Amino acid sequence: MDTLEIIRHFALDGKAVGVKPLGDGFINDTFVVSTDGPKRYILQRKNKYVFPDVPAMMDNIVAVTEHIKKKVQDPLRETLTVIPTLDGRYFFKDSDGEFWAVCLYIEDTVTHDVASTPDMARQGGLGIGRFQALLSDFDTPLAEVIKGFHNIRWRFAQWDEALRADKAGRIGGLPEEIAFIEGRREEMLSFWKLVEDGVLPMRVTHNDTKLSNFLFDKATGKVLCAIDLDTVMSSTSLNDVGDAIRSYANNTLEDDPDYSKVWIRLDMYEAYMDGYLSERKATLSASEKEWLAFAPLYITYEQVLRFLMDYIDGDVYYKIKYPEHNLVRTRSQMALLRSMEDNYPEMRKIVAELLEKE
Ligand code: GN1
Ligand code: MG
Repeated sequence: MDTLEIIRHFALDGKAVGVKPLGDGFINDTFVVSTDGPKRYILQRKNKYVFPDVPAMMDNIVAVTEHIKKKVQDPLRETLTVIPTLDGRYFFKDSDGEFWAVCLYIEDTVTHDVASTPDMARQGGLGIGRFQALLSDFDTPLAEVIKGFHNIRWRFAQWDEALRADKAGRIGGLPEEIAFIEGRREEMLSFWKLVEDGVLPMRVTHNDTKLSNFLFDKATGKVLCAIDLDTVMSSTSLNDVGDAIRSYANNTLEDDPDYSKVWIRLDMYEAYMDGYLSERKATLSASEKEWLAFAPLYITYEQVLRFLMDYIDGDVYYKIKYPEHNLVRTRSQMALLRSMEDNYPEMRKIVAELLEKE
């Protein structure tokens, strides 16, 4: 694949002169494109196995970012700008059937993998709160980019099939991990039932809110915008908070093999919730407030299930860096969920106190 050849199909300002790989996303391949002018771009090969309908996904992203652009002061920095191809599409399909998309590189920004200060966590909460608030009046239906993405009932259907098939012949070695999933099945289904029954409303959500999916302004340290909009869809707002807490409030990386370093930092949790609620307190429903503290447990559980299921399936979904990587991710996230369970009364109390605060 010649990325310089691919990028020529997009309507850039200036001529592309260099393409370099960026970061280590689990799903797509990402590159930075430099030009002979002042602008740089992000080129991505979208993972067509994870995203079966890339054109629909790009339509979602364009609709959502255009909506945000109308409302913010600096539309080129406060959300992504998708760059069309020369023939006006938002993706390019190459001769191997691979899908490519381009957006503007937002300069003078940084990303983080682990939150270093509570203020960074507060900024993250503000970031997703603002993202949700900006989209609260967005009413164009969004495509369901990945079926049942945060729907645990659907995940269990996949899980049961994965156990039945045992494709990689690995389940014999996983009694503890499988029991961990099964022991919490009913509890997690009863949370999702609140969504199915409309007790928790569906809203426009980001669905992949880990810390590294936000840009921070280099000069001020303030959160600038959510990136990686691939999974923008309708879901419960709570999942965005839960997934963020999973990364912002983890004492270490999500795949740290030293499980003794994994625990939920309540200072980070509180700061994140404080930032989030400062944007959303007035618009969350009573049931959303009631279940907010549970959301990190739900999403961390789902993440354990997804990593473990991928290990059982033979590592077909997430990119791995070494053979047992998905098992290490599973166990590390199990340790995080246990720590959340131990701290759940305190997590509820923190939310209740923040909700009472003026
Ligand atoms: C993936 O795309 P990326 O690397 O930001 C995944 C998320 C997981 C995350 C785990 C489309 O996120 O759902 O939470 O890895 N995205 C998709 O780190 O499956
Ligand atoms: Mg992604």
